[in-house]
Amino acid sequence: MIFGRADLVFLHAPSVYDFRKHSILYGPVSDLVPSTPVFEMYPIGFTTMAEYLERHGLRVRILNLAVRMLTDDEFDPEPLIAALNPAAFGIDLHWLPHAHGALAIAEMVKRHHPHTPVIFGGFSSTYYHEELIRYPYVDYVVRGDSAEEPLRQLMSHLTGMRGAPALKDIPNLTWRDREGEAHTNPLTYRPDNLDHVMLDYRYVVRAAARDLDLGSYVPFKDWMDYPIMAALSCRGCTQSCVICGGSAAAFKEMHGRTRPAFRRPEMLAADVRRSADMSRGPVFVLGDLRQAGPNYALRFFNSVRGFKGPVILELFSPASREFLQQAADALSNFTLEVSLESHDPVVRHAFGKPYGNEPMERTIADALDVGARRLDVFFMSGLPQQTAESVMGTIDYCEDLLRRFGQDGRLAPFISPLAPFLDPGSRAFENPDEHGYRLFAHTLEEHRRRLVAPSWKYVLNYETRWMTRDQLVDVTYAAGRRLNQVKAQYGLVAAAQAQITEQRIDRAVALMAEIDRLMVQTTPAEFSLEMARLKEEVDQVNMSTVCEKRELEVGVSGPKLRYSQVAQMLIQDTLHAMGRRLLSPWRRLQPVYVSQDS
Ligand code: B12
Ligand code: SF4
Repeated sequence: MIFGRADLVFLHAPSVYDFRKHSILYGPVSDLVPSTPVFEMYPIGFTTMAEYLERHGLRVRILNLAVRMLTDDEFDPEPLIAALNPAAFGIDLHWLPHAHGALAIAEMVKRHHPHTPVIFGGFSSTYYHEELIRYPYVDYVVRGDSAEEPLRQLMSHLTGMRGAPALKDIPNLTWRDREGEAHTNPLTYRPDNLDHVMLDYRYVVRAAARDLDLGSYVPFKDWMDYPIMAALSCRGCTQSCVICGGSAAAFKEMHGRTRPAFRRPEMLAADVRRSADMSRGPVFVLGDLRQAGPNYALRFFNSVRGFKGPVILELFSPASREFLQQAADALSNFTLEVSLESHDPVVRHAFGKPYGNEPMERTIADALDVGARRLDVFFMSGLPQQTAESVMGTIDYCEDLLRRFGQDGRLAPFISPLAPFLDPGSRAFENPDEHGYRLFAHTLEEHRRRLVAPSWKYVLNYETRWMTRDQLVDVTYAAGRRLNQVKAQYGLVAAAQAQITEQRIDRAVALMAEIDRLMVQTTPAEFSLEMARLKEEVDQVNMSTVCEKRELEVGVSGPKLRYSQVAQMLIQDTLHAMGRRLLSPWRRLQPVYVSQDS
């Protein structure tokens, strides 16, 4: 139900539309993020753009179609889309794994609303803007990592606001004119800091209450159970990991950015504190705080000092004891996330992280010593210079780390494959030979088609000089199985849970083999029938594969959402709005009195 017409409706599509009908073994592609393989999480930017546009007098609604489809088998997006009547629709194609779903939703929107503009945005839209604008159901692409202001200008144009710019004058815009000719405006809007946006979850709750539609605003399926919030320290990155489409090199090429845009540390601290008004869940501070120099982290810690809730910080490289002590002094409940990628410094070097094991081991020891509540260490398969043997060597190293630092259960290692795609815009995607990658897909359309392949082996857009995709798939499951056993041994996973995970891995491996067999031994018609028969089983192994998603959760005690504070905020809003309405006749007179007095 929607009260009042929205000027802009943001739609977040599932990775594949309609995943409920397709039988696809997605594999462990999303084990280490809060989302399921449907990638139901919408970009943080939906919130910042919506808040920014509303601040400028436009009405915005967010519809997370992916979550609605995941949580309700009966939910059909089509009648809902048909019933909407905004001035424009905005669809994110931020993550490339949404290529199928985002385009399918755009096509559906255009079918029902042929005259309503469809706007795309996000990293993948930026990368593929020229290809995207050729789809008949895409009218505009807002490029870049900071779309708030260009989108405001576009919406003011589309809603006929006074003083709105002409299309050709809107920065970062790719558009088609009436004759169908595509235009690419220069990418000139690139704010050098992040202080103009508000990442405020209270906005989401208020908007959900206003539209009486909490289900459409929920960021990911299990968010109500685990209301993790994000605080964004920057847009961009100082590192240049070769497989990353958000690296310094990728930002330079795609967004013309030579340094990240940082949020003022005091504002970041306020963002963290504000999150606690709503939830007891952890606040994940995105981006290594040391990127903007030591003074930045110190200012943040000084501002946030005394905050009692769980906070997750990330480290891109080894940290000094002094930094870790500052974190511990300011935050009584902090978790650290570090990505070592591999136990082998040669692989890590080829990945773009030129440090050895010793400095990171020292960091781990120091972090635990100063009182980190927990320390998650991430590794990956599918990297340059990495063989299958090397991946298994990484698991030996995990065991070694646990033996040395993991006796009290605070250290938790994880491994996942680089999947489903090597990021477009990353150094490895742009120069595959140089980094030892062989690409199976280049264009947006090629990626869109791969997403409906029957298993993640065929969705993968790459293999490496050191591992074919068969080897990559096999070793990912083997490593997952071994790490699961090691974790059970160290008490990180309960024995019963470890057994369930092991059985799920075994089932996934057997299903992968079965799908491979069907692909060579059946006709296309038989294949479809067989895959339909396997669907239920495939769906069961799709939800967490090589580890249980819950292993990533930091402990939260008591009710996770602060319902009384949320209710209080909403009551205050309502009283405020009523007061405004009651006062409005007086307000209209007020300027007269003011001018007479002065
Ligand atoms: C934080 C982060 C996450 C968070 C997501 C938080 C969130 N909800 O946005 C978590 C950890 C959950 C995550 C998960 C994933 N991530 Co991630 N993530 C990042 C990271 C580190 C920072 C992103 C960031 O700064 N965002 C802030 C800004 C830039 O984006 P934004 O505010 O959301 O959106 C702005 C613009 O992009 C644009 N925009 C976005 N959508 C739209 C839509 C419209 C209509 C318009 C007009 C504009 C627009 O306007 C916004 C406002 O200015 C980047 C790496 C990097 N350094 O950038 C990777 C990155 C974006 N992630 C990436 C990937 C691949 C993933 C996963 C698919 C990984 C996986 N296999 O599990 C999942 C997808 C999860 C899902 N959707 O369910 C790739 C994307 C490459 C690509 N082109 O596909 C990146 C570049 C690098 C990487 N490999 O990690 N990620
Ligand atoms: S993977 Fe590397 S380049 Fe990408 S966001 Fe993380 S630290 Fe930055």
